[in-house]
Amino acid sequence: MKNTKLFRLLAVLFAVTMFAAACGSDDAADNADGDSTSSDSDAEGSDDSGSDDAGSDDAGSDDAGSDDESVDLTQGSVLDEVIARGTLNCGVSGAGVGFSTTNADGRMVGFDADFCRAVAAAVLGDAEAVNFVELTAAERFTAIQTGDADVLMRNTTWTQSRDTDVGMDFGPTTYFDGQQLMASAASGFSSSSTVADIDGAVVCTNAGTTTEKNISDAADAAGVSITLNTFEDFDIVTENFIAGACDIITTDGSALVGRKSVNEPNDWVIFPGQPISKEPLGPTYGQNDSAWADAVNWTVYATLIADEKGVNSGNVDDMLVNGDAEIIRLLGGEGELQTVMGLNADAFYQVIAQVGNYGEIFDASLPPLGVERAGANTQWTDGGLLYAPPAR
Ligand SMILES: N[C@@H](CCC(=O)N[C@@H](CS)C(=O)NCC(=O)O)C(=O)O
Repeated sequence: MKNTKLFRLLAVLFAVTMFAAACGSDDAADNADGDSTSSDSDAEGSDDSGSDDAGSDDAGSDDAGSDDESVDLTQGSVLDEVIARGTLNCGVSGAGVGFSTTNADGRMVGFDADFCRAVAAAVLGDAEAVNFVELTAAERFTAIQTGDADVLMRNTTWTQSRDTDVGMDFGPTTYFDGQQLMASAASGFSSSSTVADIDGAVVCTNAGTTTEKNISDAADAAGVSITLNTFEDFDIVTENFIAGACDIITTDGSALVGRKSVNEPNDWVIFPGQPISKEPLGPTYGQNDSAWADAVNWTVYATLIADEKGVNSGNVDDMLVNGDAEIIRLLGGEGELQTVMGLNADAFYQVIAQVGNYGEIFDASLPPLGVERAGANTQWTDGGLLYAPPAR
């Protein structure tokens, strides 16, 4: 009998050891399990002290386990690389008026440039720890694949083929755009022109974009024939338009408004009405890197939640203490949400303090060029499409 009991005990011990070994070595799958377990227990148990009992305290070993798991979670991730390097390599256009251009002081400015700074503030605690990598549209995805850029903030439209075949993943849309057309009034176009009026026109855009494909589809659908000329970047497109080599230029509507405003005086007209496409623009990074995706995505969400709740760079210190429970969690008053992601507890406090909330980022760059915050780019509470998941 004794021997049988001993044998059973050994068998159970052996099984437990094997299970533990398997858990330890199986990183990705186990991290997912481990994380959801630990956040479940936080969510349910944190205030229900019934569950804050000996059983969950016993999990001194659980705590150790979850520390290990959070190390595994970021291992091999771009998140680890960026932290080790101490600088974010952020892919931008550099020629996207209002989104990323170099100002007279040599500083990269614009809506996209500020989202690069927001990620650097979250991941490195320093909004200025950004190396801006200027990329043409055609170069951008290769730069992610080769590791020359960690993330793109480059007027990049989320499409099915980029998300799958090209090997990218996409973060939350930061700007809901749509493709439009612009022409000179002197060539007979007016603010009531449509695609049906462009038969025989030379239409120009930059290469490697959704816009070159959309305009061909739109011309076909309208039954008109066009000559489509593509150039390396939108500065060259605009120069050709000014020189009269293009009757029409076409790209994301926000870019046309920006170009028109920095080239005043002009008689340029943007065709009104519904844009010819949907262009959801946002952060883009290499696929299958969850830890990095989470860091980038929650940086954007932090700017959105702060915008929704009126937390900005001016009141963030006060909100860290006097904000509602979600804001205190988001800003690091209870740092666990951020630390399990491999970030500092105050990661999103740094984003709002150093860069600002979504509205501050938008207002700093776009309304001065005539791009107003309206429609889809307003909060869901105002009828828009900006809707961040809860920080919980
Ligand atoms: N959103 C489109 C177009 C992106 C694009 O290249 N837009 C122009 C207008 S904002 C641009 O960035 N121009 C600057 C450049 O080409 O360097 C895409 O993802 O393909």
